[in-house]
Amino acid sequence: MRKTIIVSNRLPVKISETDGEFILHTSEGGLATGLGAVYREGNNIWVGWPGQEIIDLKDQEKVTKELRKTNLMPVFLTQEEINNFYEGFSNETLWPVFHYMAVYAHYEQVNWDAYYQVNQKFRDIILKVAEPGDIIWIHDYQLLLLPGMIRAALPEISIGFFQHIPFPSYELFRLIPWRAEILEGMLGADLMGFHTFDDTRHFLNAASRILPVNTSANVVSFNDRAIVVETFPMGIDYDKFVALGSDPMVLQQIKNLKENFQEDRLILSIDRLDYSKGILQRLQAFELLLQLHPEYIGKVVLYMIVVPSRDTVPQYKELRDEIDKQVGNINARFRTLAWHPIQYFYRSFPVETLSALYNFADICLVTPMRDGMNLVSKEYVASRNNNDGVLILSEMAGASKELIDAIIVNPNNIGAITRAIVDALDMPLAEQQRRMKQMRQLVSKFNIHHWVKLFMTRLQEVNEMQQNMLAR
Ligand code: GDG
Repeated sequence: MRKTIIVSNRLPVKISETDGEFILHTSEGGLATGLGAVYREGNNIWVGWPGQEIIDLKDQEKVTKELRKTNLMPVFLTQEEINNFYEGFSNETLWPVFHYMAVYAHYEQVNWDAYYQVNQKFRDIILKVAEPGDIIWIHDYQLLLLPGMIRAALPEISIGFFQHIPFPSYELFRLIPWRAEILEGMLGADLMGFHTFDDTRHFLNAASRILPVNTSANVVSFNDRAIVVETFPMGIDYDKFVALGSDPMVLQQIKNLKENFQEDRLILSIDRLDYSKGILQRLQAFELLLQLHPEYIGKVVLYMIVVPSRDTVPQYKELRDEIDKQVGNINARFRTLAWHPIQYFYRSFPVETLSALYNFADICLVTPMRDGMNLVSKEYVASRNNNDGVLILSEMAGASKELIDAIIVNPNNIGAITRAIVDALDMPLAEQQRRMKQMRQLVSKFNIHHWVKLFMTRLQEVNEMQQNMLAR
């Protein structure tokens, strides 16, 4: 029977070990939810790294057996591979360049070699299970070479590729020494998807300038194949966030927040620790707000969650130290005996706590320097069951192309973010509701299930088109 193979760097699970036994905890991330209906069905499979180094072969067997019960298939990585492929090439070369922060990028041959080898490792595992007629859907920047590697082994197989982070303009992309190899790898797919039209356009432009290919509209002709490149803005599990709003645990947490903050207005900020998220600039804008508008002292709180991420990479550690310093300075400068301007948490929370905060916060402040999409902004909108609240959103987030009723800001313009906060605090309820209703309609309709269906249907259409071309 024809099956679908999902591939991503990480499997949608966390593994914990007690007394030599491995326990799996399935992840509730947006992608896992959206693809859950796909990979759990029939003999479909999700292939990826289980998230920690497991050296012992017997342990690997045990973990594989557990994972296979839920249609998951592991690719085991050594610590060296994690260092060079994941932290090295993926996060210290591709991530900064693709987020327009090329000054942070390192171009190390050893990391590229590891990236190539780990993509091959994924290929080898996939080739053990893939059969002609199967559909393979590969996700994200850690696996850019994989479509080409699979194509070389299985020329007829159907391959979709989706990139969750931005694709930069040609001028940035060309900096990467292995730019041609990367594009050739990506072009092994039949259908390639990006979050925004700009990412799609940048990819087409880079391909036509770097490789000897023909591009016409959104189709690239390469090695006698036609590859379709299109825009698929990813959605969230809208119903889940609506329903969480009436979960007893969430209601209790909202009550606690009301008791704690009383008349205070709350500005919410949630990100993974990442220099692309604009956390320092956001802090500067909040400081400027308190400086220019002392009337808000004692009345407005910035509730800031930063989720630990990649903190072994030097720039991330520096960023963390700088956030600690700025939060400390602002709190020391403006606090009163009864009030702290910033409530800062460097940790993650259960989704019920996020939901309570999304429900309670008057404003959600999302100001990345670059972001493929940004799901936090959509989750805030989905959670506003009363249709009130204001979203301030960076024009550099993919989500800003859809959520046009947010207050859209340039995240480099600190003064503009401060003004946006003032406008949000002053916004009449009727206007909040008018904007929020529009955004909720959009987030509800173009949800994660719609996104998965759209991509898979389009992949099938592209394959039919290719077969018709061959038949002619
Ligand atoms: C990449 C791209 C693109 C956050 N804190 C907690 C928590 N979260 C969840 C949020 C949200 C997710 O993490 C973050 O998603 P984002 O989209 O904001 O950002 P990235 O992680 O950078 O994701 C991005 C995305 O891929 C999808 O294509 O939008 O542009 O960079 O869902 O809710 N979840 C829990 N506790 C937390 O403390 N449970």
